[in-house]
Amino acid sequence: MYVFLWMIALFGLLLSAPVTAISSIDISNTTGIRALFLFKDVLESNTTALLTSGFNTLIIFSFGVLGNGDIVYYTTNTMTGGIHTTVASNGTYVGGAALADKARSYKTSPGSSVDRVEISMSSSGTAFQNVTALLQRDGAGPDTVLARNFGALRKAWTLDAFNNDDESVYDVASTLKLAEMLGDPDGAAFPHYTAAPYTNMRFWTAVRQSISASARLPRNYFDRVYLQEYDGGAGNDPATWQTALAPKTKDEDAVNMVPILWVTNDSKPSEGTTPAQADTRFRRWALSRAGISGGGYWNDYDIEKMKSSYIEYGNVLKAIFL
Ligand SMILES: *[C@@H]1O[C@H](CO)[C@@H](O)[C@H](O)[C@H]1NC(C)=O
Ligand SMILES: *[C@@H]1O[C@H](CO)[C@@H](O)[C@H](O)[C@H]1NC(C)=O
Ligand SMILES: *[C@@H]1O[C@H](CO)[C@@H](O)[C@H](O)[C@H]1NC(C)=O
Ligand SMILES: *[C@@H]1O[C@H](CO)[C@@H](O)[C@H](O)[C@H]1NC(C)=O
Ligand SMILES: CC(=O)N[C@H]1CO[C@H](CO)[C@@H](O)[C@@H]1O
Repeated sequence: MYVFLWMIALFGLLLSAPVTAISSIDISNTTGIRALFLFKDVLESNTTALLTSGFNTLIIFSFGVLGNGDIVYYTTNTMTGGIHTTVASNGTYVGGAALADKARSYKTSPGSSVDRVEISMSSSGTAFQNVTALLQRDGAGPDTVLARNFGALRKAWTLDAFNNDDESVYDVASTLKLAEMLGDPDGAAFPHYTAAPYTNMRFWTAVRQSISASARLPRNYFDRVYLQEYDGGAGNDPATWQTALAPKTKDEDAVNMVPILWVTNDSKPSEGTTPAQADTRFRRWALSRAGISGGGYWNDYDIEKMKSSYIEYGNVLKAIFL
Protein backbone atom coordinates (compact mmCIF):
# COMPACT_ATOMS: atom_id res chain seq x y z
CA MET A 1 0.00 0.00 0.00
CA TYR A 2 2.69 2.47 1.07
CA VAL A 3 4.93 1.50 -1.83
CA PHE A 4 2.02 1.81 -4.19
CA LEU A 5 1.23 5.34 -2.98
CA TRP A 6 4.89 6.28 -3.08
CA MET A 7 5.15 5.04 -6.66
CA ILE A 8 2.14 7.08 -7.63
CA ALA A 9 3.70 10.14 -6.03
CA LEU A 10 7.00 9.57 -7.82
CA PHE A 11 5.22 8.96 -11.11
CA GLY A 12 3.31 12.18 -10.60
CA LEU A 13 6.56 14.04 -10.00
CA LEU A 14 8.14 12.57 -13.11
CA LEU A 15 5.13 13.57 -15.12
CA SER A 16 4.75 17.06 -13.78
CA ALA A 17 8.37 18.15 -13.34
CA PRO A 18 9.42 18.33 -17.01
CA VAL A 19 6.20 20.05 -18.02
CA THR A 20 6.71 22.77 -15.41
CA ALA A 21 10.32 23.23 -16.43
CA ILE A 22 9.56 23.49 -20.14
CA SER A 23 6.66 25.85 -19.68
CA SER A 24 8.66 28.24 -17.52
CA ILE A 25 11.42 28.42 -20.13
CA ASP A 26 9.61 28.34 -23.41
CA ILE A 27 6.48 30.35 -22.67
CA SER A 28 8.53 33.28 -21.37
CA ASN A 29 10.71 32.92 -24.45
CA THR A 30 7.93 33.95 -26.81
CA THR A 31 8.03 37.54 -27.97
CA GLY A 32 4.42 38.33 -27.25
CA ILE A 33 2.76 38.89 -30.62
CA ARG A 34 -1.04 39.00 -30.13
CA ALA A 35 -2.73 39.42 -33.50
CA LEU A 36 -6.25 39.83 -34.84
CA PHE A 37 -7.36 39.90 -38.48
CA LEU A 38 -10.00 42.57 -39.13
CA PHE A 39 -12.46 41.09 -41.60
CA LYS A 40 -15.29 43.37 -40.51
CA ASP A 41 -15.38 46.85 -42.06
CA VAL A 42 -13.19 49.00 -39.82
CA LEU A 43 -15.86 51.73 -39.77
CA GLU A 44 -18.43 49.26 -38.36
CA SER A 45 -16.45 47.05 -35.98
CA ASN A 46 -16.22 47.76 -32.25
CA THR A 47 -13.06 49.89 -32.08
CA THR A 48 -13.07 50.09 -28.28
CA ALA A 49 -13.09 46.30 -28.04
CA LEU A 50 -10.30 45.99 -30.64
CA LEU A 51 -8.05 48.34 -28.65
CA THR A 52 -8.75 47.22 -25.09
CA SER A 53 -8.74 43.41 -25.30
CA GLY A 54 -4.97 42.90 -25.29
CA PHE A 55 -4.23 42.65 -29.02
CA ASN A 56 -1.05 44.43 -30.12
CA THR A 57 -1.29 43.74 -33.86
CA LEU A 58 -4.28 44.42 -36.11
CA ILE A 59 -4.24 43.20 -39.71
CA ILE A 60 -6.85 44.86 -41.91
CA PHE A 61 -8.33 42.49 -44.50
CA SER A 62 -8.46 42.79 -47.47
CA PHE A 63 -6.95 44.91 -50.24
CA GLY A 64 -6.74 44.55 -53.96
CA VAL A 65 -4.96 46.27 -56.86
CA LEU A 66 -6.84 47.19 -60.04
CA GLY A 67 -5.42 47.11 -63.54
CA ASN A 68 -4.54 50.82 -63.39
CA GLY A 69 -2.74 50.48 -60.03
CA ASP A 70 -5.58 51.80 -57.88
CA ILE A 71 -5.63 50.21 -54.41
CA VAL A 72 -9.04 49.16 -53.14
CA TYR A 73 -10.29 48.11 -49.70
CA TYR A 74 -12.86 45.29 -49.87
CA THR A 75 -15.26 45.65 -46.97
CA THR A 76 -18.19 43.97 -45.28
CA ASN A 77 -19.82 47.39 -45.00
CA THR A 78 -23.59 47.08 -44.62
CA MET A 79 -24.23 50.59 -46.02
CA THR A 80 -22.35 50.03 -49.27
CA GLY A 81 -23.33 46.37 -49.53
CA GLY A 82 -19.75 45.23 -49.23
CA ILE A 83 -18.49 46.86 -52.41
CA HIS A 84 -14.94 48.19 -52.48
CA THR A 85 -13.62 51.60 -51.52
CA THR A 86 -10.78 53.05 -53.59
CA VAL A 87 -8.13 54.19 -51.11
CA ALA A 88 -5.24 55.21 -53.39
CA SER A 89 -5.18 56.33 -56.99
CA ASN A 90 -2.61 58.02 -59.24
CA GLY A 91 -0.16 58.32 -56.36
CA THR A 92 -2.60 60.01 -53.98
CA TYR A 93 -4.56 58.84 -50.95
CA VAL A 94 -8.28 59.06 -51.83
CA GLY A 95 -9.84 56.87 -49.11
CA GLY A 96 -11.23 59.78 -47.09
CA ALA A 97 -10.66 61.08 -43.59
CA ALA A 98 -12.98 58.65 -41.78
CA LEU A 99 -10.95 55.60 -42.82
CA ALA A 100 -7.60 57.32 -42.26
CA ASP A 101 -8.63 58.56 -38.82
CA LYS A 102 -9.86 55.08 -37.90
CA ALA A 103 -6.67 53.32 -39.01
CA ARG A 104 -4.45 55.91 -37.28
CA SER A 105 -6.49 55.75 -34.09
CA TYR A 106 -5.61 52.11 -33.50
CA LYS A 107 -2.15 53.09 -32.30
CA THR A 108 -2.80 56.61 -31.02
CA SER A 109 -5.95 56.18 -28.90
CA PRO A 110 -5.17 56.54 -25.19
CA GLY A 111 -5.03 53.13 -23.52
CA SER A 112 -4.76 51.18 -26.76
CA SER A 113 -2.68 47.99 -26.60
CA VAL A 114 -2.12 48.09 -30.37
CA ASP A 115 1.35 49.04 -31.62
CA ARG A 116 1.28 47.62 -35.13
CA VAL A 117 -1.23 47.85 -38.00
CA GLU A 118 -0.93 45.89 -41.24
CA ILE A 119 -2.91 45.62 -44.47
CA SER A 120 -3.50 42.23 -46.03
CA MET A 121 -3.70 41.56 -49.76
CA SER A 122 -5.51 38.34 -50.64
CA SER A 123 -5.48 36.31 -53.83
CA SER A 124 -9.19 35.52 -53.78
CA GLY A 125 -9.58 38.00 -56.69
CA THR A 126 -6.93 38.89 -59.24
CA ALA A 127 -4.87 41.39 -57.24
CA PHE A 128 -1.60 39.45 -57.63
CA GLN A 129 -2.14 39.06 -61.40
CA ASN A 130 -2.80 42.81 -61.64
CA VAL A 131 0.36 43.55 -59.64
CA THR A 132 2.42 41.24 -61.84
CA ALA A 133 1.18 43.00 -64.98
CA LEU A 134 1.95 46.42 -63.48
CA LEU A 135 5.45 45.33 -62.45
CA GLN A 136 6.07 44.06 -65.98
CA ARG A 137 4.82 47.30 -67.52
CA ASP A 138 6.34 49.87 -65.12
CA GLY A 139 9.07 48.05 -63.17
CA ALA A 140 9.38 48.26 -59.37
CA GLY A 141 10.85 51.75 -58.98
CA PRO A 142 9.74 54.33 -56.39
CA ASP A 143 8.16 56.58 -59.04
CA THR A 144 5.78 53.99 -60.45
CA VAL A 145 2.08 54.53 -59.86
CA LEU A 146 1.85 51.36 -57.76
CA ALA A 147 4.74 52.37 -55.48
CA ARG A 148 3.28 55.86 -55.05
CA ASN A 149 -0.18 54.47 -54.30
CA PHE A 150 1.13 52.09 -51.65
CA GLY A 151 3.31 54.86 -50.20
CA ALA A 152 0.36 57.26 -50.03
CA LEU A 153 -1.80 54.67 -48.27
CA ARG A 154 0.97 53.73 -45.82
CA LYS A 155 1.44 57.39 -44.87
CA ALA A 156 -2.26 58.20 -44.61
CA TRP A 157 -2.96 55.22 -42.37
CA THR A 158 0.52 55.06 -40.65
CA LEU A 159 0.86 51.39 -41.59
CA ASP A 160 3.63 49.21 -40.21
CA ALA A 161 3.55 46.22 -42.52
CA PHE A 162 2.17 44.66 -45.67
CA ASN A 163 0.68 41.19 -45.24
CA ASN A 164 0.87 38.84 -48.22
CA ASP A 165 -2.06 36.40 -48.25
CA ASP A 166 -1.31 34.80 -51.60
CA GLU A 167 -3.22 31.51 -51.69
CA SER A 168 -3.07 30.69 -55.39
CA VAL A 169 -0.61 32.57 -57.61
CA TYR A 170 2.70 31.64 -55.91
CA ASP A 171 5.14 33.36 -58.27
CA VAL A 172 8.44 33.92 -56.44
CA ALA A 173 9.89 36.44 -58.92
CA SER A 174 6.97 38.90 -58.83
CA THR A 175 6.49 38.36 -55.10
CA LEU A 176 10.09 39.46 -54.51
CA LYS A 177 9.66 42.45 -56.85
CA LEU A 178 6.54 43.63 -55.03
CA ALA A 179 8.26 43.10 -51.66
CA GLU A 180 11.20 45.22 -52.86
CA MET A 181 8.85 47.94 -54.12
CA LEU A 182 6.97 48.02 -50.82
CA GLY A 183 10.11 48.04 -48.68
CA ASP A 184 12.05 50.62 -50.73
CA PRO A 185 12.99 53.33 -48.18
CA ASP A 186 12.80 55.96 -50.96
CA GLY A 187 9.44 54.69 -52.16
CA ALA A 188 6.47 53.03 -50.45
CA ALA A 189 8.69 52.52 -47.37
CA PHE A 190 6.71 49.84 -45.53
CA PRO A 191 8.86 49.04 -42.45
CA HIS A 192 7.88 45.36 -42.46
CA TYR A 193 6.51 42.54 -44.57
CA THR A 194 4.57 39.49 -43.39
CA ALA A 195 2.85 36.42 -44.84
CA ALA A 196 -0.33 34.48 -44.04
CA PRO A 197 0.27 31.02 -45.51
CA TYR A 198 -2.04 28.06 -45.29
CA THR A 199 0.04 25.76 -47.53
CA ASN A 200 2.99 25.65 -49.97
CA MET A 201 5.93 25.75 -47.55
CA ARG A 202 8.31 25.46 -50.50
CA PHE A 203 7.05 28.76 -51.99
CA TRP A 204 7.21 30.66 -48.69
CA THR A 205 10.70 29.32 -47.96
CA ALA A 206 11.86 30.59 -51.37
CA VAL A 207 10.22 33.97 -50.71
CA ARG A 208 11.83 34.23 -47.28
CA GLN A 209 15.24 33.41 -48.72
CA SER A 210 15.00 35.76 -51.70
CA ILE A 211 13.79 38.67 -49.53
CA SER A 212 16.58 38.00 -47.04
CA ALA A 213 19.12 38.01 -49.87
CA SER A 214 17.83 41.21 -51.50
CA ALA A 215 20.27 44.11 -51.33
CA ARG A 216 17.34 46.53 -51.76
CA LEU A 217 15.71 45.56 -48.48
CA PRO A 218 16.67 46.28 -44.86
CA ARG A 219 17.42 43.50 -42.36
CA ASN A 220 14.42 41.91 -40.65
CA TYR A 221 12.03 43.32 -43.23
CA PHE A 222 10.09 40.02 -43.60
CA ASP A 223 9.62 39.49 -39.87
CA ARG A 224 6.42 37.49 -39.29
CA VAL A 225 4.47 34.51 -40.60
CA TYR A 226 0.83 34.33 -39.52
CA LEU A 227 0.30 30.63 -40.05
CA GLN A 228 -3.28 29.55 -40.76
CA GLU A 229 -4.35 26.74 -38.44
CA TYR A 230 -7.86 26.22 -39.78
CA ASP A 231 -9.65 25.08 -42.90
CA GLY A 232 -7.03 24.24 -45.57
CA GLY A 233 -4.26 24.97 -43.05
CA ALA A 234 -5.75 23.00 -40.16
CA GLY A 235 -2.94 20.44 -40.09
CA ASN A 236 -0.06 22.93 -40.05
CA ASP A 237 2.63 22.26 -37.46
CA PRO A 238 4.23 25.62 -36.53
CA ALA A 239 7.45 23.85 -35.53
CA THR A 240 7.79 22.29 -39.00
CA TRP A 241 7.25 25.68 -40.64
CA GLN A 242 9.67 27.29 -38.21
CA THR A 243 12.33 24.78 -39.19
CA ALA A 244 11.69 25.20 -42.93
CA LEU A 245 11.85 29.00 -42.70
CA ALA A 246 14.81 29.14 -40.32
CA PRO A 247 17.91 31.05 -41.52
CA LYS A 248 20.34 28.85 -43.40
CA THR A 249 23.32 31.20 -42.94
CA LYS A 250 24.35 33.86 -40.41
CA ASP A 251 23.43 36.58 -42.93
CA GLU A 252 19.80 35.51 -43.17
CA ASP A 253 16.98 36.78 -41.02
CA ALA A 254 14.78 34.68 -38.76
CA VAL A 255 11.03 35.11 -39.03
CA ASN A 256 8.58 35.02 -36.12
CA MET A 257 6.04 32.19 -36.33
CA VAL A 258 2.52 33.15 -35.20
CA PRO A 259 -0.21 30.47 -35.47
CA ILE A 260 -3.69 31.82 -36.27
CA LEU A 261 -6.93 30.12 -35.16
CA TRP A 262 -10.42 30.82 -36.49
CA VAL A 263 -12.82 31.98 -33.80
CA THR A 264 -16.28 30.47 -33.38
CA ASN A 265 -18.10 30.88 -36.68
CA ASP A 266 -21.39 29.77 -38.18
CA SER A 267 -20.13 29.35 -41.72
CA LYS A 268 -17.77 26.46 -40.91
CA PRO A 269 -18.54 25.64 -37.29
CA SER A 270 -16.09 22.72 -37.22
CA GLU A 271 -13.24 25.16 -37.94
CA GLY A 272 -14.21 27.45 -35.06
CA THR A 273 -12.27 27.62 -31.81
CA THR A 274 -13.67 28.74 -28.46
CA PRO A 275 -11.40 30.72 -26.10
CA ALA A 276 -10.92 27.57 -23.99
CA GLN A 277 -9.96 25.50 -27.04
CA ALA A 278 -7.64 28.27 -28.22
CA ASP A 279 -5.94 28.29 -24.82
CA THR A 280 -5.20 24.56 -25.10
CA ARG A 281 -3.83 24.80 -28.62
CA PHE A 282 -1.69 27.91 -28.10
CA ARG A 283 -0.21 26.44 -24.90
CA ARG A 284 0.70 23.22 -26.68
CA TRP A 285 2.45 25.14 -29.47
CA ALA A 286 4.19 27.44 -27.01
CA LEU A 287 5.66 24.34 -25.35
CA SER A 288 6.65 22.64 -28.62
CA ARG A 289 10.25 22.18 -29.63
CA ALA A 290 10.77 25.10 -32.04
CA GLY A 291 8.75 27.69 -30.14
CA ILE A 292 6.44 30.34 -31.53
CA SER A 293 6.44 34.11 -31.14
CA GLY A 294 2.79 34.69 -30.42
CA GLY A 295 -0.69 33.81 -31.55
CA GLY A 296 -3.72 35.33 -33.17
CA TYR A 297 -7.17 34.95 -34.60
CA TRP A 298 -9.13 35.09 -37.79
CA ASN A 299 -11.41 37.32 -37.35
CA ASP A 300 -13.35 40.17 -35.64
CA TYR A 301 -16.44 39.88 -37.88
CA ASP A 302 -17.24 36.46 -36.47
CA ILE A 303 -16.55 37.52 -32.88
CA GLU A 304 -19.19 40.23 -33.25
CA LYS A 305 -21.62 38.18 -35.33
CA MET A 306 -21.54 35.26 -32.87
CA LYS A 307 -21.62 37.66 -29.91
CA SER A 308 -18.42 36.10 -28.60
CA SER A 309 -16.14 37.96 -26.21
CA TYR A 310 -13.14 39.93 -27.48
CA ILE A 311 -11.88 40.02 -23.90
CA GLU A 312 -11.97 36.23 -23.52
CA TYR A 313 -10.10 35.67 -26.79
CA GLY A 314 -7.63 38.43 -25.93
CA ASN A 315 -7.05 37.10 -22.41
CA VAL A 316 -5.98 33.73 -23.81
CA LEU A 317 -3.20 35.45 -25.77
CA LYS A 318 -2.25 37.74 -22.87
CA ALA A 319 -1.80 34.76 -20.53
CA ILE A 320 0.60 32.95 -22.86
CA PHE A 321 2.30 35.54 -25.05
CA LEU A 322 3.66 38.16 -22.67
C1 LIG B 1 14.73 30.80 -26.43
O1 LIG B 1 14.60 29.84 -27.46
C2 LIG B 1 15.77 29.61 -28.20
C3 LIG B 1 15.44 28.68 -29.35
O2 LIG B 1 14.37 27.83 -29.06
C4 LIG B 1 16.84 29.05 -27.26
O3 LIG B 1 18.04 28.84 -27.96
C5 LIG B 1 17.08 30.05 -26.14
O4 LIG B 1 17.99 29.51 -25.22
C6 LIG B 1 15.79 30.38 -25.42
N1 LIG B 1 15.99 31.45 -24.47
C7 LIG B 1 15.46 31.44 -23.24
C8 LIG B 1 15.73 32.64 -22.41
O5 LIG B 1 14.78 30.53 -22.84
C1 LIG C 1 -17.85 47.45 -27.67
O1 LIG C 1 -16.88 46.86 -26.81
C2 LIG C 1 -16.89 47.40 -25.51
C3 LIG C 1 -15.67 46.85 -24.79
O2 LIG C 1 -15.59 45.46 -24.93
C4 LIG C 1 -18.22 47.08 -24.85
O3 LIG C 1 -18.26 47.62 -23.56
C5 LIG C 1 -19.34 47.66 -25.70
O4 LIG C 1 -20.59 47.27 -25.18
C6 LIG C 1 -19.24 47.21 -27.13
N1 LIG C 1 -20.20 47.95 -27.94
C7 LIG C 1 -21.11 47.36 -28.71
C8 LIG C 1 -21.99 48.26 -29.50
O5 LIG C 1 -21.22 46.15 -28.75
C1 LIG D 1 -7.70 43.55 -61.35
O1 LIG D 1 -7.94 44.56 -62.28
C2 LIG D 1 -9.19 44.46 -62.95
C3 LIG D 1 -9.22 45.55 -64.00
O2 LIG D 1 -9.04 46.81 -63.38
C4 LIG D 1 -10.31 44.56 -61.97
O3 LIG D 1 -11.56 44.37 -62.62
C5 LIG D 1 -10.14 43.51 -60.91
O4 LIG D 1 -11.12 43.67 -59.91
C6 LIG D 1 -8.76 43.65 -60.27
N1 LIG D 1 -8.60 42.64 -59.23
C7 LIG D 1 -8.64 42.92 -57.94
C8 LIG D 1 -8.50 41.75 -57.00
O5 LIG D 1 -8.73 44.04 -57.48
C1 LIG E 1 -2.09 62.10 -61.85
O1 LIG E 1 -1.27 62.92 -61.03
C2 LIG E 1 -0.43 63.80 -61.75
C3 LIG E 1 0.41 64.57 -60.74
O2 LIG E 1 1.02 63.70 -59.82
C4 LIG E 1 -1.26 64.73 -62.60
O3 LIG E 1 -0.40 65.53 -63.39
C5 LIG E 1 -2.17 63.93 -63.51
O4 LIG E 1 -3.04 64.79 -64.19
C6 LIG E 1 -3.00 62.93 -62.70
N1 LIG E 1 -3.76 62.09 -63.59
C7 LIG E 1 -5.04 61.83 -63.40
C8 LIG E 1 -5.71 60.94 -64.40
O5 LIG E 1 -5.67 62.29 -62.44
C1 LIG F 1 -14.58 35.20 -42.14
C2 LIG F 1 -15.74 34.42 -42.60
O1 LIG F 1 -15.68 33.72 -43.58
N1 LIG F 1 -16.83 34.55 -41.86
C3 LIG F 1 -18.06 33.93 -42.20
C4 LIG F 1 -18.70 33.34 -40.95
O2 LIG F 1 -19.98 32.88 -41.21
C5 LIG F 1 -20.85 33.88 -41.74
C6 LIG F 1 -22.23 33.29 -41.88
O3 LIG F 1 -22.20 32.12 -42.63
C7 LIG F 1 -20.32 34.39 -43.08
O4 LIG F 1 -21.18 35.42 -43.58
C8 LIG F 1 -18.95 34.97 -42.86
O5 LIG F 1 -18.41 35.35 -44.11
